[in-house]
Amino acid sequence: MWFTEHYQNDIKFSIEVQEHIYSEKSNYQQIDFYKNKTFGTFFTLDGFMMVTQKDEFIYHDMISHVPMAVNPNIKNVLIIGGGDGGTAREILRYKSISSVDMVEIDERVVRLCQKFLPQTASSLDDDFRLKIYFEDGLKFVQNSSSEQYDLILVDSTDPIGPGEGLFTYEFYNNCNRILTKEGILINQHESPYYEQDAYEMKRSHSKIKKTFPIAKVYQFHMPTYASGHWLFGFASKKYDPIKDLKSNLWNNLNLQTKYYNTDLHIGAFMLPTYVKQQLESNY
Ligand code: AG3
Repeated sequence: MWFTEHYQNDIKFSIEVQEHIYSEKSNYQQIDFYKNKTFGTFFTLDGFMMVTQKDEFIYHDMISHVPMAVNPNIKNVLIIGGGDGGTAREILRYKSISSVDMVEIDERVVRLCQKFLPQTASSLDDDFRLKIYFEDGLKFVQNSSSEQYDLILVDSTDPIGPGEGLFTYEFYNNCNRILTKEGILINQHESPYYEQDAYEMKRSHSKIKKTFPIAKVYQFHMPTYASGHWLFGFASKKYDPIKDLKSNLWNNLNLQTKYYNTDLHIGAFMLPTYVKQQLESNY
C-alpha cells in the first residue's frame, strides 16, 4: 500500500505505507497517520503531507531559529496553526521566551499528534509558558489587542481549506497591528516550483510586501514537500534578516540544531534567479 500526494495532474509522489495507523474526518479536514520504513510516522491533512519524523527538523528549525537569531530579545510569541507541536517545541527551547500563544483551529490535530507523534507534540504537554487556543487564526488576530507580540509564526497548511484566511490582506494587516515595533512575522510561504504552489507563493508575497516595510523570502530543502524546495516569508517593521543577524549572540546560546546554523541563515535568503523574478512580479 502507498500514500500518494498529487503534485499536479501529471506528477505525483508516493511513499510506501507500512501501517495506516489512524484515519479520521474532523470538522475541518481529513486527518491520517501512517508509518513508513524510512520516514517513520507521518501525518497528512486532506491528502497533503504535513510532518514526517525524519525531516520535520528542517521545517521546524527554519521557522523558529531564523527570527530568534535576528532578535534574541523576543519574549511574546504567537503561533498560528502548528497543531503538531514542532514549532512550539523549537521556540520553547529559548529560556528567554516568556509566553507562547498557539492558535490551532482543529483540536483533533493536536490530540492525535499527542497520541501518535510525540516527537513533535510532547512539547505541548507541560510548559507553563504555552497556552493553546482552539480557534480560527484569522478571528484570533482580529480580536487581539495592538502591539502585543514580538513574533508571529504562521505554521499553516496551503491556502485551500481551513488555512485560506491566513493568506489574506486582512490577516496580514492584523498581524502588523498586533506586532510590536520590533515585531517579526514568519509565514509558511509555499514553493516556487510547481505552478499552483508558485502562484500561491507570488500572491502571498505581493500582499506581504504591501503590508510590511521589510518583506523577504528564504528557502529550505524539504524532502517530503512538493519538489523538495520550500519557502518561509520574513516580514518586519524594523529588522533586516541579514544585516540585523546576531550571529555571535545566537551561537553563544549553544543550542544544538541539526539543520539551522548562522552561515546557512544568510545563504537561505539568496534565491535562485527564477524565484527572484517570480517574487518581483505583481499579483
Ligand atoms: N505545515 C504545512 C506546510 C505546507 C505543506 N504543504 C504541502 N505539503 N503541500 C506543516 C506543519 C509543520 N508544523
